[in-house]
Amino acid sequence: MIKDTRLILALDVTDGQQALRIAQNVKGHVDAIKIGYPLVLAAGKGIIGEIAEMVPVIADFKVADIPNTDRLICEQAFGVGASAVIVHGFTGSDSLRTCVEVAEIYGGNIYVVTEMSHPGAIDFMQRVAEDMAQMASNANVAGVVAPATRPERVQMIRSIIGNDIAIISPGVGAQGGSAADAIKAGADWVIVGRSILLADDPKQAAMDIVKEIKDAIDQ
Ligand code: 3DU
Repeated sequence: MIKDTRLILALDVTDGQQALRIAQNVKGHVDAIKIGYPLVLAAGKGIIGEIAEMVPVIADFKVADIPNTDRLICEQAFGVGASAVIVHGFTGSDSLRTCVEVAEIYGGNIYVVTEMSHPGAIDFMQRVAEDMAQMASNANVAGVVAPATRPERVQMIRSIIGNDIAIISPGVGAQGGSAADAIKAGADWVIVGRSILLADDPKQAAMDIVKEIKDAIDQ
């Protein structure tokens, strides 16, 4: 993923035509579009390839199974044109290794979830987030997913993984996090869905976030 705007759009809509319109509208203002189950279940996996013709696609399938099933899922995502797949870390190193192997075959990337951004992540995930970050940094992954809602945790995860792999950070806007704070805490990209999708002018909303990020970097 080319680091330019440092913004990833989470395209959480369930209408394929609407998804294509939004992608067309915001392309040039986002470095990637993240597509998850809502859109793929509604429109079919081919939507990944259609969007990927405009903007690189990260398939957010939060892959979390035994290695063989993980392999089958990752093959489906990369096979239709995803540049990267998001996988969970809690399934362990063999599952992660399998996902990385598939990514390498397709020339794609893997991002590993460490601690999620919602409050419930504190119940279980937070306790093992640092171990998962360490495991991710030992594997050949492009990066990890860490919560913009808790910038201090982004900072902690950055201190574990070093500077060689990226942090992509959801939780900005609708979940209460700030793009500027996440970037200042060490995130490379922020992931934003509803603050852009539900705006009267999604392109302008994306441009405003990009400006916020640039101002935070220039400070
Ligand atoms: O809250 P938003 O509408 O900006 O969307 C955030 C997106 O990021 C959404 O697709 C969600 O599934 C994803 N995500 C998180 O919000 C938190 C995580 O820890 C991982 C992914």
